[in-house]
Amino acid sequence: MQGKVKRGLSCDGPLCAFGPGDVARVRQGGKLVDEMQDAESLKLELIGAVENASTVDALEELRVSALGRKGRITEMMKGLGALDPDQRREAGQALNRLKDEVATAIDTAKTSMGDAELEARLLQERVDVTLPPRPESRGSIHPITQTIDELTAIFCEMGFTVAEGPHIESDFYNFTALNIPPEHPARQEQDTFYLPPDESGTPRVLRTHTSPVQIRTMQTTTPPIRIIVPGRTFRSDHDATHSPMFHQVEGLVIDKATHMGHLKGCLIDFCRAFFGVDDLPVRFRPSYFPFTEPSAEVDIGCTRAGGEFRIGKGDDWLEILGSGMVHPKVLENCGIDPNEYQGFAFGMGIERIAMLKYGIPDLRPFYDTDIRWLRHYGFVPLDVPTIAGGINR
Ligand code: 2NM
Repeated sequence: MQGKVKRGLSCDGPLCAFGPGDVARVRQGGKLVDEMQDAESLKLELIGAVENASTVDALEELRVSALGRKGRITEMMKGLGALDPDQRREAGQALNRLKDEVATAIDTAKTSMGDAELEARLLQERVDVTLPPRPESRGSIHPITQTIDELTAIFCEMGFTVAEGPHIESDFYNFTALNIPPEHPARQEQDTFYLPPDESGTPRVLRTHTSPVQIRTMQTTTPPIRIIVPGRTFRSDHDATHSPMFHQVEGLVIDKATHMGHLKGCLIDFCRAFFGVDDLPVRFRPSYFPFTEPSAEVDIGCTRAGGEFRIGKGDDWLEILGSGMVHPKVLENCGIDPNEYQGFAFGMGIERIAMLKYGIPDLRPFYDTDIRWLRHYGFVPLDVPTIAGGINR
C-alpha cells in the first residue's frame, strides 16, 4: 500500500507532472517560469507531507490545505489568469496533473491508513461477550414484568399464545360488544376515563380491562382460539389498594366443544403452577359478569393462623380470579355462531397475584420507581421464567 502512494508522486513515472524538460521549456516565460518552479517545489513538499502524515485526520488537513477552496494548488490555479493563452494552457494542464496526483496519493494513503486505524481500534475495543456481567450492573426486573413472564410461561405450555391491543378503545370494544348495557355502573364516569371522541364522533375510553383484545381476536380469527392478554388497564380509582393504571391478564378459549370442565382444569393447573403448590385447594364460586354465563369466581386455599398469611392448605379462602363461559351474545357480537362454538374466559389482576406470591404488602410503590424498592423486590435480569427452567426458583 505504501508503495502505491509513492508511485503516484514519482518524478520518473509516466504520470509525472513536471520533469526537468518542462522547467527548461518554460524558463524563458518569465511569470510562467516562477509558476512552474513553485509547482515543482510544492509537489516535493506535498510528497513528503503525505509520507509523513500519520493519521487520517492529518491527511484530511493536508488535502484541505492543498486542494480545498483556499488550498495552495487552488490558489495557484487562480493565478493562471495572468498568463498569456499558450502559457496558460500549458501551466493549467500541468497544475491539473499535479492536483490529480496529490488527490490520488492522499486518497490511497487515507484508505490504507483508515484500514490500519480501524484494525487497531477493533483490537483495542475488543469485547469478550462470554465474560460474566459487571458486578456493578444493578438493574432488576420489575415484579409486574416477572409475574407476566411467569404466567405467560405457564399458559404457553398449555398451548395459549399472547395477544395485545390498543390502550385507547372505542365504547363498542370496551363495553357494547361485551354485553355491558348502557346503564351498567362500570360505564359510569367515576370508573372510566372518557376521552374526546374521534373524527367520526365515536366515543373513546382508556380500556378498563383487556377484554377488547379478546373481542378483536374473535372478530378476526376462526376458532379454535387460545389466547392470553396481559397488559395495562385504566380505571378512575385511586386509594391505598387501587391505582388508576394497573395490569390485568385475561384469557380466552373458543372451540366447538369447550366446556366448564376445561375452564376448571385450566385454572386449577394455572393456580397450582403459579403459586408452586401442587395440592393447592382451588374453589369455584358462582358469580355474575355480563359477558359470561355461567360465571364463577375462583378462590385458592390459604391460612391466616397465628397472624401469618400463607397460600396453601388451610382454613381460609382468597379470591384471585373471575371466569365463566363466554355469553352467546358476546360470541354473536363478534360474528361467531354460538350454535357452533362455545368457550371460556377469565381475568385477574397482576399486581394482586404478584403481591400475594412475593409478599409485597403495599400497592403504591409498584409505580414509584424507588430504586431501593426495585432492588429489594426486583428479579435477576437473565433469570427468565420457563417451565423447563422452573418458574418458582
Ligand atoms: C373476567 C371474568 C370473566 C372475560 C370475558 C371475555 C370475553 F371477551 F371473551 F367475553 N374476556 N374476558 C372475562 C370473563 C373476564 O375478568 C375478571
